[in-house]
Amino acid sequence: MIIVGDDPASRVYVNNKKKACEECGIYSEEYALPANTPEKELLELIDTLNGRKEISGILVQLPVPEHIDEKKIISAISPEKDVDAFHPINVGKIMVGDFDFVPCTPAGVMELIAESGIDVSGKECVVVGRSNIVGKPQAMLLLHKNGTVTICHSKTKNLAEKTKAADILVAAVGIPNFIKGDMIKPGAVVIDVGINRIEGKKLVGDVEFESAEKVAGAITPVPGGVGPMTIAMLMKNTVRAAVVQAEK
Ligand code: L34
Repeated sequence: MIIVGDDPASRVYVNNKKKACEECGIYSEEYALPANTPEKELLELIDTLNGRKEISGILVQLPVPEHIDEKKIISAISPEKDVDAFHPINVGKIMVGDFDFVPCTPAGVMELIAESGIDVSGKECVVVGRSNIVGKPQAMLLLHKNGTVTICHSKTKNLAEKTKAADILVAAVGIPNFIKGDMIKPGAVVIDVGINRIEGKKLVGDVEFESAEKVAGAITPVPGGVGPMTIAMLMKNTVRAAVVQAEK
């Protein structure tokens, strides 16, 4: 795990990942680099880790500071050690449906759906948000499960009309309490990917839980919903990466 700078949220997430590794018996190293670390230095570290046989997975916690080119960093990670599945090779593999790992957050969402006994096939799935980390891969995974998928974003017209048609609604916009109860179809499955810090402390999702839980058939909380699933999927991807590399 590499963390650049001292973003407090990133610090919490990386600590949670480190703890999960300990619980699972996965050996881990943390590289906490100062915010002003030159891009070249980060690339050199990735290169060293790429070359170390005993390291199965490499993760650079995002976001990275402004002066560092995120795309360049992601592309520098060896695709078979890319346990985030952010590398263009892995993104492409997900697109064609032939992949070893899936980005942790959308994978966690799919796991929540499956473990709750919800069949995606033929369902109206609406993903609000189109990031490379969540929205886009999420849509693809729902499509692989034969959902009818709509991706909504900041330019979408009549958003509430779209969200109200969803049997499965995934909110990944990064705006606190953005999805209200009156934007949800009665009985719908509502999955809240948002983690927003209000007044520096309290965590709220992208869904207004109080109004949404009255309408939804099933709903995830924040905290204690998608966040811990993201970490669980990282553990799964790391084990998978080790197996794939061992089988080579
Ligand atoms: N490279 N960058 C990379 N990979 C990732 O998969 C992530 N992500 C997102 C941010 N940047 C990344 C995460 O790890 C979001 N994310 C993440 C991980 C863990 C938690 C939330 C987001 C988490 O543990 N959430 C807890 C609350 C933690 C708190 O108190 O802040 C929860 O219960 O939701």
